[in-house]
Amino acid sequence: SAINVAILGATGAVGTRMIEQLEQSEIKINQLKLLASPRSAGKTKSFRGTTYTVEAATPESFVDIDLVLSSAGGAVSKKLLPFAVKAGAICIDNTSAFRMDPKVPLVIPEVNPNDLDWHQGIIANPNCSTIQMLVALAPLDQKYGLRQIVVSTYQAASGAGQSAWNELLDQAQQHLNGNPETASILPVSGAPKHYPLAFNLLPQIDVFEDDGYTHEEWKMIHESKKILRHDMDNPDLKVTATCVRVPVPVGHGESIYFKLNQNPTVTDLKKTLEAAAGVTLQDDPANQLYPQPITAEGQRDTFVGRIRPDYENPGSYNFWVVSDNLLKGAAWNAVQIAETLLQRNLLG
Ligand code: A2P
Ligand code: 11C
Repeated sequence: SAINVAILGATGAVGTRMIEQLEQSEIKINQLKLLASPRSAGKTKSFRGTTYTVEAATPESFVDIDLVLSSAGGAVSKKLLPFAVKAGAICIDNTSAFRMDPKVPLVIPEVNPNDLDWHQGIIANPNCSTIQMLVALAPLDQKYGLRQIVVSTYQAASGAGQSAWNELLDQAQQHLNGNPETASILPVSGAPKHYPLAFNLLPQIDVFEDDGYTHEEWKMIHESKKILRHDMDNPDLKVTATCVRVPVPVGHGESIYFKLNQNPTVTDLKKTLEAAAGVTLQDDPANQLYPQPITAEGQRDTFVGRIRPDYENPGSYNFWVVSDNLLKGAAWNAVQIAETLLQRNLLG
C-alpha cells in the first residue's frame, strides 16, 4: 500500500537527489512532505507530476508520516528525528548523528541488510566514503576474510553540501579570471580558517580529533568495523584512513590497500567482484579502462579497477574505487534501504 514520506533537507545536494531517487523507485507514495529550513519555506518542487511546497521543519511536521529520509545535518537530525519516531515514522538518517549508537543499525543493503531487522525507528546511512569502500570490500571479506584496510580518499566538494560545491565552481571562475580566490566554507564550515579548493588539495575533511585524525577518518575506521561486524564477531580487522578533499564536483575516489586471510589471484578477485551486487568492474589497463568521477556521476553502482597484488606481501592488494557520493554515498543508499524495508515487510 502507499506510504506517506517526508524528506528533511529536501532543498540540499542530497535531499534533491533523494527526491529524484524516490521518483525513480517503485515505492508507492500517498503524501510527500518536503521539509527544509525556514529560508526555503514556500519554494516548490515537482514529484511524479504533482507540485509540492517546501515547509519549514518543526517537531510537529511528522504527524501521519510513515517514512522520513533525512539529510539536513547532524544537529537537525538529533533535534527532530526523536519527534518523528514518537509519531510512529521510520527514519533513514543520512547524517552522522546516530550511526555509532548500538541501538541503531548502520546499513548498506548489499552488505548487511539483515541489520534492518533490529531497527527501533532510526536506521543510519553510513558516511559516503565508508559506503563505497565497503561495497567493494565486503564481498572479499565474505569470501577471503579481510584483515587490514589502508585507505586514502580523493573526495569531491559536493560531499560538503551544495554551498561547498558552489564555492569550488566560484573559485575556479575567479582563478581563470585572474582574480584572488575567496573561501568561506571549505574545508569545514564554521572552522576558524578557510582555504581555496580550486587548483588545490585539502587534507582536512570534517573537524580534527584530539589525536590528529579528522572526524571523517575516524568515521571510516569505526563505521567499517560496525558494518562488517568486526567490532563484535571478529575483532581482528585493522583500518586506517587519510581523507583528502579534491577539486572535483561529484564522485569520491579511493585508493585502497587491503590484506586478506587468503591469497587469491587477481583473477579470483575480479570474478568475485564481477558477481557482487552494486559493483561494476572497470579494470582493463590495455584499454585504459578504470573508474573516474566523471563517468561515475549519476550512476548508482560503485566502480572498481586498478586491481593489483602487492608482490612483496602475499595476500595484500591495491585497488581504486569510485562512486557518486550523492547517490550510492547518500540518496540512493537511503532509498535502497527504504525499498529493502518494504521487501521485508518492515515498513508500511
Ligand atoms: P535550506 O536549503 O533551507 O537551508 P546541503 O547538505 O546541500 O548543505 O543541504 C542541507 C539541507 O538541510 C538543506 O535542505 C537545508 O535547507 C536543510 N537545513 C539546514 N538547516 C536546517 C534546519 N535548521 N531545519 C531544517 N532543515 C535545515
Ligand atoms: C564529505 N563524507 O565528503 C563527507 C560528507 O558523515 O554524513 C558526509 C558526512 C557525513 O564531506
